[in-house]
Formats: sequence, structure tokens, C-alpha cells
Amino acid sequence: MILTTTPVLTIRSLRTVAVHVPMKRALGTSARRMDMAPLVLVDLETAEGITGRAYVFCYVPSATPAVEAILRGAFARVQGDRVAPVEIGAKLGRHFKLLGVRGIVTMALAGLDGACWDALAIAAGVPLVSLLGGTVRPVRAYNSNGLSLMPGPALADEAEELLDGGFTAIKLRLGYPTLEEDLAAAHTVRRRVPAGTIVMADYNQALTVEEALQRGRALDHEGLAWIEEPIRHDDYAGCATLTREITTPIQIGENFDGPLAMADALAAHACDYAMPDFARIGGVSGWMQAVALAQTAGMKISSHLYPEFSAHLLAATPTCHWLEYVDWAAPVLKQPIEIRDGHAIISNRPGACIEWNEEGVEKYRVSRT
Ligand code: SMN
Ligand code: MG
Repeated sequence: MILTTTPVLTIRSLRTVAVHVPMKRALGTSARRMDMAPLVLVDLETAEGITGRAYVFCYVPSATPAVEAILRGAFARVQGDRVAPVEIGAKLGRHFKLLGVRGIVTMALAGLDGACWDALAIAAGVPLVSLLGGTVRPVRAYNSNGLSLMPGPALADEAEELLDGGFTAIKLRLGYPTLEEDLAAAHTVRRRVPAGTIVMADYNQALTVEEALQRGRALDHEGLAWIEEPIRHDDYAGCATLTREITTPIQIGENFDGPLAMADALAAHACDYAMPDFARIGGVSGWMQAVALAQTAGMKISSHLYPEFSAHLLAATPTCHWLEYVDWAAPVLKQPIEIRDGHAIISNRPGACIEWNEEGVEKYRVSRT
């Protein structure tokens, strides 16, 4: 069989829109409470008429103008270039080198990288996962839309509600003022959900190493699937101590700043599992580098947020573990990712299946460039 060649795509224009999308359920972590998702939507138009799309989750509303400004600066460097995300990444890496490709710079550039890959997959006529060498298949997901730090009765009700859609796994936020309250929250959830329900726990960096040792050892009796970010995310030595001393697997990675952070964490034996974030790890290109490193260590990989892109990425990840499902972008998407029997269902349509629901975008828009 002769395959037709993928058309060469050329970057013509870049449009961004910032939206503040209300969350159906607020997310109260030990660090802060969020009831709105500040997103920057990215449209990369090519001279050939194909548009690649991605979005960047900005955590705080004040970060969306910064992400948009970085994207405008990046676009000025690559306008007219071929849509070749690895080369574009290298070029922009040089451009932003003195500022530092970290934090929101990495996140903004990931929006461009994701849009490039989306455009390439659309041009090739295949789902993104196929372009990455994987196949369209269901990806096991846990429901992460809630289970904030909150009073017991509400926690129990929400735990039960989150199993709708056939989910068999949910994530509980911990980091209450005392260990006893953490244990009580874990018990409350456990009592309400069916036996066999998988429960993850996320501290969002709330503890010191000493506190984490104490709480982790106590939680070892609770059958949690993992304990996530118990301490400062970049204290890999501390994380290594916890990984050694606590039986429950330690999960980190949503704050990995580019794929080299994965290399550092692996070298430090900082965790049992890793869960890179699509934007912080450097988009599709950064993800593929990071998970290749994880494969060499046999480390299981889950995703952080971005279920739409993450489903494609995880299905092409040799050590695929769990997809984190949140519905935060759904109101601005034409086709939010489908969940069936607790799995994310990848569409057979070309690309990453990111198309905007213009009505939703208009409703929640705060800027446009
Ligand atoms: C989380 C943190 C910040 C924003 C969204 C979600 C959380 C997670 O750590 O892992 O879901
Ligand atoms: Mg987390």
C-alpha cells in the first residue's frame, strides 16, 4: 500500500482567547480553593487552511494575560515556519533561553506545541494517538472533579456522585490541619463508596517531610492507590525518603517543569509513580520525551488535567496508568471527551478533537487577541 504524504503545513496566524469557565464543583485543595478554570484557548492557523487547537489551564486568572503575551511573542518568531513542533520548540527554546523556559513560559509554549501536533494529525487524517504510534483505545480514568477538603457529610455524598459514569476510582484531597481529620475524611469516603472503589489521595504539597512520614505511615492502613505530592514538589530527596519509608505508592509529577524534571526525579528515586501535566511538561513533544524516560525505569505514568490531549498521550505511553478526568474545559468544547464505563473514549476523528463551542467561548470570554 502506498501512503499519501502528509502535506507540509506553514504557520500563518495564531489566535488566543482567555476564558474563565465556572467549575461545576469547586476544587478545594490544601493550597487554595478554585471555582473557576482560567483557560487560554489557542488556534494555530496554517496557510494550507488547517487549524490546530489546544488550551492552557492557567491556575490563577492573573496568569492568562501573561500566557497570551508569551504566545504572541513566540508566534512572531515562528510565523511562516513549517509546522514542525520539535524544530519550533528548539527555536523558541533559544529565543526564551535568557528569560528561562520554565513555569508559564513552558506552559504557553506547550499550547503552541499541542496546536502544532493537532494540526499535523488533522492533516494526516488520523487521531493524534495514531500519529504518535499508538492506537485508539479506551483509557482508564479516575474522577477528579471534587472531593475537596470539606465537611464529612458533603464529602460522602460527593464521593458517591463521582462514581456516576461508571467510574471506579476517585481522588480525595487531604491536608486537613490534623492527621486525625485526614483519616476521618478517608474513612468517610470509604464507608460510602462500594467495596473495591479505588481511592487516590492528594496533599498538594501541604506537609513537611516529618509530617508526611507520620501521616503516610498512618495512611498505609487505608488502602489508598497512591499518596500524591505530600511535600514540596521539588524536594526530590525528601520525596525519595517518603518513597522508601511509606508502603503506599508516592505519586508526583504535575509540577515537573519540562522532561528534564522527570530525569531528575527518576535519578533521585523520588516517587513510585509519575503524572506529568500536559502543559508543564512541554506539550506533546515534552510528554513523549518524559514518558520515554519513564519507560526506561518501568515507571507507571498517569496524566494531570487536560483529559482531551492526555487520552491520546496516555494511549501512546508504554507505561500508561490512569487518566485524571476533570470536566473543566467541557463548556467551551464542541465535543467534550466522552467517559464510558470509567474510561476516556478517544474519538476516531482526526487530531486531538479540540473544537470550540463558540457559544460557551463567548459566554466565558475575558479577552481575545
Ligand atoms: C490540582 C492542582 C491544581 C489544579 C488542579 C488540580 C490537583 C490534581 O493537584 O492533581 O488534580
Ligand atoms: Mg495533584
